[in-house]
Amino acid sequence: MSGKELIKFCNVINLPKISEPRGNLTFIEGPQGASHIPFEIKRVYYLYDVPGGAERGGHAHKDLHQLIVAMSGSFDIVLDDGFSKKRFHLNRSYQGLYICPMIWREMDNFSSGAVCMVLASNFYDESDYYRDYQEFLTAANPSPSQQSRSEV
Ligand code: T46
Repeated sequence: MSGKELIKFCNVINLPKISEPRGNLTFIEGPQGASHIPFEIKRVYYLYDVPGGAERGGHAHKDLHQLIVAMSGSFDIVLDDGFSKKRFHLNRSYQGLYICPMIWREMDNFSSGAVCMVLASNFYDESDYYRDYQEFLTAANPSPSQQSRSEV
């Protein structure tokens, strides 16, 4: 599959929400369970205490699948498959943005107190990263003449 088709697999997933007067409860299960997300979770990490104006991301993963949830506050994520870009605003803890492999991402517009939780399909491995955008573009699109660099 080429990079051009990949961004359409990246979508906001509405997670189950059990609402009670005592508050809400959301849960997430992988393919062995209720299959809310298309991968088994091997790692969970979170970003917090992000200073105002800071940017995170600036890389792509070669094989990693992720679900990103704004557990508190809000932030933006721009996804880029090497052909087109799409901006998402996350601000609900019952929604997660699924990101498939080979997607460049930039994160900004963090609100005060934002907590970004990431569920990941594998353990941390620096060799899974593209941290150079040109290197990512070359891998995502071996025929650069076909690129359109628009944000949708
Ligand atoms: C992503 C966005 C949403 C580790 O040692 N172990 C880990 O599990 C992780 C995730 C990172 N690190 C180290 C590697 C770097 O030295 O922590 C430092 C910052 O990691 P990274 O550059 O990946 O941080 P972000 O905030 O730019 O990106 C993170 C995720 O890593 C990334 O997968 O998609 O959040």
